[in-house]
Amino acid sequence: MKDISTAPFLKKMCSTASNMYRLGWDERNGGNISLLLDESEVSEYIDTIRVIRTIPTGFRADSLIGKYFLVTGTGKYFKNVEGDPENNLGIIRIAEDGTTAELLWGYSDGGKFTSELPSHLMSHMARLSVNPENRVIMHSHPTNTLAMNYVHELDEKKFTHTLWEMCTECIVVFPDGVGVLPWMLCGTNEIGMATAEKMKEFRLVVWGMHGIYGAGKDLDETFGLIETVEKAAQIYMLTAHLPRKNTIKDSEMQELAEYFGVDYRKDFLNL
Ligand code: 2HA
Ligand code: ZN
Repeated sequence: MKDISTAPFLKKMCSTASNMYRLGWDERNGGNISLLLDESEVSEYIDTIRVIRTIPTGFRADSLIGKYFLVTGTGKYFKNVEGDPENNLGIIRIAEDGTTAELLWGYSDGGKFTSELPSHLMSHMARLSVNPENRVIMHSHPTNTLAMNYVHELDEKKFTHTLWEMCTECIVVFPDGVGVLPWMLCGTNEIGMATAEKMKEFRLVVWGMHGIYGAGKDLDETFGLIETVEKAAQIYMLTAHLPRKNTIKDSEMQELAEYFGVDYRKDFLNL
């Protein structure tokens, strides 16, 4: 068995959590990440027969039975993940009943997975149904994205359009746009179902006045999606109170999307 501290998936999870903390997206215990792992990569580092404990998830995830996830722990701080991954992270497998998580590694102080596991697993199911390559669900509280929630309409066409206008590359990076949910109680199956419904259409979903969810094929892609939204939101917050002299026109955004060959939400432009 190889030493898990050398596993590329663990090292990348640690550096991603550190970067998110460094950027101010994940204060205190804010934010959570789940990464879908292959049995073959997990079994190089841990004995997958040995279940440390079982933890109920509180909902059914039949299409994820037997699947492995590396997940941040509830109440844990992103700033501490890199220094002590075995306490702040866990590797779980969804058991045969579809409603229990089998802990195989981690949460070493007796902890458990993030309180947002319903949103994560339901979002994994939704993304996998439209893109079998999806492996990551990431939640955080990026400052400018959150600030924008208080001064901009929470309408997904208008919100996406404003973000696309703020940086030339936005429409190319997230041509599918940003889904938006109103404020909802977090940690519940209800917000999980609402997030997953949006995830069938969008890789980015704003949780009104709370934060953002991102989905992607790996940690870098997902981080990059949220990072690009946050950059655009920062430009918006730096300029929203000033008279606008210039703007990227809708015809120019169309030109960009067509030049880079991305499948964009045409109904989010006013052509
Ligand atoms: O895990 O961000 O939404 C802490 C949170 C809950
Ligand atoms: Zn949150």
